[in-house]
Amino acid sequence: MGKRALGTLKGASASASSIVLGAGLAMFAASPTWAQDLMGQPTPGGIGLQPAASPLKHDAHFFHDVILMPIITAITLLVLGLLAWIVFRYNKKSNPTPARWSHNTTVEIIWTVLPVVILVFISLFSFRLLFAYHDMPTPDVTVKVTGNQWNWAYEYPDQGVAEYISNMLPEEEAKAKGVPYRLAATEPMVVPVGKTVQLVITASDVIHAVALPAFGLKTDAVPGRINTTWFKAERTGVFYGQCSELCGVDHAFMPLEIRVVTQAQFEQWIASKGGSMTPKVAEPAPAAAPAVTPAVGAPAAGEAAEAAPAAAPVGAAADQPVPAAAPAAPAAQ
Ligand SMILES: [Cu+2]
Repeated sequence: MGKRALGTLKGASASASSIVLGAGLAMFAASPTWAQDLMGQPTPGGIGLQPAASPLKHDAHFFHDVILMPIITAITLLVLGLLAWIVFRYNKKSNPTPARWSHNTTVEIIWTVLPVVILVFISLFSFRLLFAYHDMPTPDVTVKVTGNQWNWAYEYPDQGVAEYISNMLPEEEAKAKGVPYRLAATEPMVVPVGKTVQLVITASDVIHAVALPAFGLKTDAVPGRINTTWFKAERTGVFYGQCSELCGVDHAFMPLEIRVVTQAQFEQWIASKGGSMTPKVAEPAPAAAPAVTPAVGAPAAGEAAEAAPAAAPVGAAADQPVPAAAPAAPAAQ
């Protein structure tokens, strides 16, 4: 959406928000770091959204900075102005004999219709962003994320990386490594840069939430239910998030750490985890056909035998095992 318009309007909205937040700004100005936003983590004294590192977050920035903030600022100033006008112009001293009329149809129509128009205008951009979250491109990597009391478990089903637990890094270790305590994890989620990463999210006990500001992620992890979201990291680096659903006593101690690496580093990491970039081998479907007694399973076995060759990618060598029809199959990339 209008990147050029975004640029010019962004400046306007930034100055508008600085009027509203003037007092707060003055306070934060004392801190030398407030303006230097750290990528992928909160900044001491920061007042804006975290810098974006995924397309959806850029859209969220546009929605917040260009659509919402100017509207909020204008409404706030209008209400403040009206209040000030009434306080100063119509107090007992300035206006000793008040008017006796009530109701004004024109004003009532305006203050009913105008908010509706404003809300409809906001909804156009809001729905566009919601649809962008919904319309995930074909994923390159799928990570299953499970929220537990109180850590995260990651699994790469297509690469055969078994579920592993990501705990919060203890304070001493975090200090020794120079990483942010309560954001750094023992075992990060590792993803390749510039690839669409699908997160398949669930929970094992209570509701948690996957929230990582730099990628614009915030999706509930609900027991017995699968939610999905996606991101496409635009740069390598380490990005931090946290559980964002009050999930118990250690809710504040289950950070999400996503490490974005190059494709080669990702492949190395997959190998180090005992996985493989070639998809998992499927069950030998045709071999099962003779084992089924013809009277019971003949039609089903026949269907399986017909379906199996169709699932194999075109040009696959005859001696290779039939790969699973997984979305991350190399042939599909
Ligand atoms: Cu949680």
